[in-house]
Amino acid sequence: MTTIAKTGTKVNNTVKSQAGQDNAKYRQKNIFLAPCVVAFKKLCLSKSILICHNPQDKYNNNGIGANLISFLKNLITRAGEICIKNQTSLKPDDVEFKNPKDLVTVTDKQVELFIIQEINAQFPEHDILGEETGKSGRSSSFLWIIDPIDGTTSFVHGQPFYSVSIALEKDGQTILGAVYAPVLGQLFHGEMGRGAFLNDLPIHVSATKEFGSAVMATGFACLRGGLEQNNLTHFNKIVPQLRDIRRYGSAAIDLCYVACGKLDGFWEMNLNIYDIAAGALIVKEAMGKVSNFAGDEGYPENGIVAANPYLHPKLIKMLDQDTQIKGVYK
Ligand code: 2AM
Ligand code: CA
Repeated sequence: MTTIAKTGTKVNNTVKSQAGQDNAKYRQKNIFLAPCVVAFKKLCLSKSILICHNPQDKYNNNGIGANLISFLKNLITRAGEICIKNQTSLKPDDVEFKNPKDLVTVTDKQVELFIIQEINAQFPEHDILGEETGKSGRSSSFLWIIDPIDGTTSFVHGQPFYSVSIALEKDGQTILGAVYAPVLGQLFHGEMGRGAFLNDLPIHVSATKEFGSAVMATGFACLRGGLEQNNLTHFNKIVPQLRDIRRYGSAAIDLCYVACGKLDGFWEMNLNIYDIAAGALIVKEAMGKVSNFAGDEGYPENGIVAANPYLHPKLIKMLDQDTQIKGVYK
């Protein structure tokens, strides 16, 4: 028994002392390895959009990893759930006025903060531009562009046509975008070079060729600012030629509806980058055309026009002629 006990103790001591030596060696190695591990982790984090579940993703996704797409879809879905929960219990005190026609609610701010916190936790070095909080100044080549609620007036008035919009730019180019209309259960997303999707099914723009068969949408963001030049001139000229017009009040939804062919075209003035960044990519990835009123890249500063390839040049022609007459885009 004693022998066994002694042997046992001896064995245990040997094991302990061996383990102690190993730990010491391990700690010593770690002194050298730790900074390398930290540097590697930082590199991975900053390049995290390039980390793919599947090595093929690197080629198939133009570097947009499946994990990033899942992150975005999960994030925007949770943001939409906050909107739905809050919309049903909205109180008058929850609404503030940037001006009498420009509303913001506590939910706009809450949802934006939620999205920012989640992005910061995952990508601490990335820059973020949010409608309610402005732009961070981290000088990253990655920029997340957030509209926490696009269509706040609809949200306040208990209507379903509002959305959450999130886009990711790399070096000034939108590489990924998602728009979620939570009440409608419609989650759109677009991946640069990989197409556009509604609830994960591929979408494309309509094939409507004539104005007389087309349903389009527009909006009147400019009227809210009380500007002299507004969209009514364009509206009065274009609408009589169309089958019908829709005014949903969320530019992000309008763009996505062009992308999936529910609408044949859309134009609007005086929008901001956060209203259209995700939606514009989704239209382009659905084989649609997006430009300013002159048919150039400078949107939304000089207006935005989105349509299928047949109707886009016709819409541009009408808007540009109008613009030349008035001498302004906005
Ligand atoms: P918002 O709901 O995020 O404010 C509706 O026609 C579109 O105009 C929506 O995308 C809406 O975005 C935007 N919009 C509303 N008020 C606006 C304003 N004062 N200036 C510019 N865009 C506005
Ligand atoms: Ca908004």
